[in-house]
Amino acid sequence: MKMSHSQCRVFLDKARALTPQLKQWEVPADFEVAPVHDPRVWQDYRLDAVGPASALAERDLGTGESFLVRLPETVVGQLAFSLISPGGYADSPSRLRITLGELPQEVVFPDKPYRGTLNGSWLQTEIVNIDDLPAEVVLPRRYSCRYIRFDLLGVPQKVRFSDIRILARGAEAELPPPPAELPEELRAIDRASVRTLRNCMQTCFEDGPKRDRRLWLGDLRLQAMVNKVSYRRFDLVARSLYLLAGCPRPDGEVCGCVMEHPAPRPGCHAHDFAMLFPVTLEEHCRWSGDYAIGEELFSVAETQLALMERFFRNDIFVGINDPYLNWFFVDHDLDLDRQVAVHCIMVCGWNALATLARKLGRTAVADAAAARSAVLTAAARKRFVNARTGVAESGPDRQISMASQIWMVQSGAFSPEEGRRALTVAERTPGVLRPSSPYMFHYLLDSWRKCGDEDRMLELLKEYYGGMIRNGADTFWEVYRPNEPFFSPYRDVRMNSACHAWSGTAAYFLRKGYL
Ligand code: RAM
Repeated sequence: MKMSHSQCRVFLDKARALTPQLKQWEVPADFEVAPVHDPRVWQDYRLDAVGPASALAERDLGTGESFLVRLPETVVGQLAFSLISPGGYADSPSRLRITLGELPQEVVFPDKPYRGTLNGSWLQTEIVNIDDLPAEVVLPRRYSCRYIRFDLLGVPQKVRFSDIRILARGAEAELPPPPAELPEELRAIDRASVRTLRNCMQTCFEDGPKRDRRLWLGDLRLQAMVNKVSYRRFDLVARSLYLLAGCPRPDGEVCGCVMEHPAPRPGCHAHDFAMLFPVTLEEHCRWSGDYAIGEELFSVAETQLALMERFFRNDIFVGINDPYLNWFFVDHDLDLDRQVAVHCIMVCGWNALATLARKLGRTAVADAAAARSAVLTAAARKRFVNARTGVAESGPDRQISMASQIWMVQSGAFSPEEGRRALTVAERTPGVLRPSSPYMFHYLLDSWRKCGDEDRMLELLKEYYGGMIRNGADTFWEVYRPNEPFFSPYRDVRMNSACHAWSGTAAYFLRKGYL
């Protein structure tokens, strides 16, 4: 069903009415730091504290000099500082290059040529000219950072810096305290998880405050899960759903992502995310208790599945993944055969639509959705599952991946017992494709949980998220392959986002009371 222009306007008006007032607070730099090459640490560089940041106020600096400071935590906001000329005589402007980074590589190598795939303008670098000293400087843009590097390209005689700080902002400021019974190792994971979400909670749920700074539907579903057990800002989830509903593609498909500024507008598509729209909506209604939005957006949810049916023949998903024409994201892994995963994501969509329809008293729709889910589920079991091993195999080459087992579990096509077996057998299969991104890793953990093996879930959670913490994270990273520190889907690690929505779900597991 195409949506009328006026219908979109209604949704966008609702989104606008829910725009949150952002909280603001200041985070001063605490230490001056210096890079140390150390092949034993993540991405080969440490930034060691060399003195309190406040000592800079006493130090004369001149053209050609550089220094770096650190913040006590990763935050999002504008950079502010004071600059004076100690002699009181500044006869030229001051030209500074300022580089802000979430991880050391971004600030240690500001001059390394960038040859990645996404536009290098995402890297947080500014050339700033300050005409008159003394000056209170506030840069106009928003950054996400833990480290700040200053290169003095040209300054009058000597200058001194002080009060380097971030004017932080977000829909929430305080991190909600972890459950009292959590041991310290898990508290650190929980803290980084809710900090990740906090930093992504701006005027909507952003995927990453450094990059892409936009609302991605797949990320939103995971953020809503953590939000439910932490900040409980259901208003922001509702706003995000209205933004997605209000910016459809011409055929009525919700976009994979939406850009907020200067006015809400459609981003690219991601068909598997569209299939998750009913799931995200149903969960939001259930968790917030607000079924009015479920009623309002019901036809949007229904439309997604109706549109996605074109990728099915004889009740089997036959879509071909083409990032330009028909993109089924599923995971950051081009080698992954997506047939089983996408087929089962569609089943999740139908299941959620059936649940929501039933709750709203739309019995006929609920019955039809449940029936469609049953047909697709039966087809999946018959076509994909290897009767000998119990493992789901995908595509013409019958590829074995964790993604296939994970989505069979998520959709209910595998019972908990079958799922446990399939996950275990697949995990031990040589050459099996494992989760490539924290997005898929979330679903792996959730699948072990759904299959009733919380020990395995916790073991993996500690290994993976604990691994990032041991590697210096205080927010969780968009990209994390424990044995490939320099892996980047964008071919340059500086482009990776180190505070990323889809990586922040550990708190969901830790706060659900499973432990
Ligand atoms: C990347 C981002 C984003 C994600 C998309 C599919 O651009 O990491 O969060 O949802 O991929």
